[in-house]
Amino acid sequence: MSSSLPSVAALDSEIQSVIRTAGDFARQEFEVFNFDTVEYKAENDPFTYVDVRTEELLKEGLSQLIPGAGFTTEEAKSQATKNGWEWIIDPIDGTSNFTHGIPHFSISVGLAYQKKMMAGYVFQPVGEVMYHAQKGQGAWENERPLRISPRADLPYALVATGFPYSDMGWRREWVDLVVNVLDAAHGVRRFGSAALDLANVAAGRLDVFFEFNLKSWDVAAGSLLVQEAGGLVTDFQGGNDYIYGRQIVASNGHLHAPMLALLEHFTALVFPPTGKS
Ligand code: 2AM
Ligand code: CA
Repeated sequence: MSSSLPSVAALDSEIQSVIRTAGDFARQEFEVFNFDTVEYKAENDPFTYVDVRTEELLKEGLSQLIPGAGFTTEEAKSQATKNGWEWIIDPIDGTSNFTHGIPHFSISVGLAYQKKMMAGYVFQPVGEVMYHAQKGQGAWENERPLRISPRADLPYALVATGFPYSDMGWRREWVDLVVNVLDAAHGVRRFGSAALDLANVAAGRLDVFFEFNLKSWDVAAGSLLVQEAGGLVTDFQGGNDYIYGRQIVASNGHLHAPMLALLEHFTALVFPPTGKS
């Protein structure tokens, strides 16, 4: 395939089929998983043979579909793109859940062309739920079109986030921020898979998701799901640096401004005085 735009729509069913095959492997291993096999890249940073093999299965399958496309993945070294196309992959998002026998984990596959997201897939192997979106074509949960929630008042909003697990320097400030969100919103959830949190914002179940220090592979696919379902995704200052900038706020749009206002104090602490690094 040349660097001209391949039709992502034409590749959609083949992409989904590669992801489902990798997901079948992950689900089968989940059912028999032994915690003693967990390894650590660093403190608090677990990985398993399932993360590694699932990623290999995805790369083997997806590299056939757009030859020359690059790969940014969690478990292996990145491969540069030769034609502007790039896969951004987390083979298991929610590894801590996976290793503890909690079925809330997902495969996250984003497809970008010249750094713009063109397609996003978040697949939950347990239950076989495929969230998918293509730029300009809407977002879907299996066959059902997705739409963000209509809730416009923070006191009724269900907000998801994560806690710091590395670079712990800001954890107390983060907890203060979460307390402020608890005061302002209906409730706060911490599910452990950012990709599924974003899918749930797209589906209108959650109203807001925000997190600090995530990687591109955690959020690339899910961000497009939210946008294609009618929502808004920004960094903590309302800008566009949410895939590589380690700050993400995704909402139904109505609640974006009040959420950014709640984040203002934390942002000023972490990125003084000229804004983000
Ligand atoms: P991961 O499972 O792919 O690592 C949860 O808030 C998000 O943080 C998930 O997307 C999760 O992705 C990421 N994360 C990375 N390391 C983590 C850890 N040690 N504990 C919890 N979440 C972690
Ligand atoms: Ca992962």
